[in-house]
Amino acid sequence: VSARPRRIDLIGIATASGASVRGCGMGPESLRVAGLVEALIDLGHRVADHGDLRRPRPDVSTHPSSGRAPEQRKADVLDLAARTSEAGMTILSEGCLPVFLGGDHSIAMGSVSAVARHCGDERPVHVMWIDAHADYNTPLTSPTGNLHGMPLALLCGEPGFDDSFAGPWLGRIDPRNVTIFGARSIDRDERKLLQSRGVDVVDMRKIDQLGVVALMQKLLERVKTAGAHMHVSLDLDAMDPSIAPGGGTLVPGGLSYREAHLIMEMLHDSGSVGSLDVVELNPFLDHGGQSATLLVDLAASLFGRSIMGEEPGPMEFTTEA
Ligand code: HAR
Ligand code: MN
Ligand code: MN
Ligand code: MN
Repeated sequence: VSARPRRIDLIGIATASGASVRGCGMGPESLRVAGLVEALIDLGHRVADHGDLRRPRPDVSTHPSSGRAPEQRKADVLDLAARTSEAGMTILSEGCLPVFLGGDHSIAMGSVSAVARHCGDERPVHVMWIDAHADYNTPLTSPTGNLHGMPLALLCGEPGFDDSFAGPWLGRIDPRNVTIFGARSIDRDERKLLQSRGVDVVDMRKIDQLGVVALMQKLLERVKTAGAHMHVSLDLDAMDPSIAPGGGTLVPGGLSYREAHLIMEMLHDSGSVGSLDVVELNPFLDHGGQSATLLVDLAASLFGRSIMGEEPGPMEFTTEA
């Protein structure tokens, strides 16, 4: 559970190979510069930073803003996903809570598969995908071919991914154990897939109408009843562009500052969160660190920062090896 001080392991995946816009490969370092480690230590957690996984070769463009070879990008995505999955498994097997710093959202192929492999048949996994997008396209439905728009579909075993996509991520997650939260940009065929698989899509209209509290209570109750490990995958573009400008695929009408924090605060209090992705931060497009700072503050809320800042009780301090 995340409700008490614990050991948190950071691992960066410095890549934009799944995205059309370059720059989010610099995300992990920007989160560190914004004070992520210090914020977690300040909350009483022990933190280990494993540094960054990197692409084996430079992400070159034959033309200033385009022309990155799709096959090379795909090879890079799959290579990093495999290494992310192994690194995540190691962290989880040591009883630590992994935080995966993207990088574009394709890194979740690695992070979520690590969690699913770790939990095996012992414990169900619930994925909370906080995002403006559903990232549930397949090569057959994607309007862009960008792999950061596909990780959930791959993890849920959708048809349309050929053998070249083989790996420990394929079909690891039951689509009925996925909640997409904050969506407002879903492609036509992607929407059909989501509906036919019974994915829980909490879109912005639902959030407007019912509010964060009721929707989160329902989700957290369900996860608690199932005894599931909750993996939270936080895409910067879930938040409204006015507070989170540093992303390559911004969509208006996103989560407000307090809505986003309230989600994190409720996740913390649930004690169900066992792993986290922080993805799609593009420091090249950010405004003076505003988006990086927001993500650090949201992570702090998820790991126990609260406005009145009550101290954890003495029973809750443990030292972990
Ligand atoms: N749905 C669009 C596509 O598949 C846009 C996906 C953009 N993805 C992200 N991740 N930024 O959420 O290309
Ligand atoms: Mn470790
Ligand atoms: Mn995403
Ligand atoms: Mn997104």
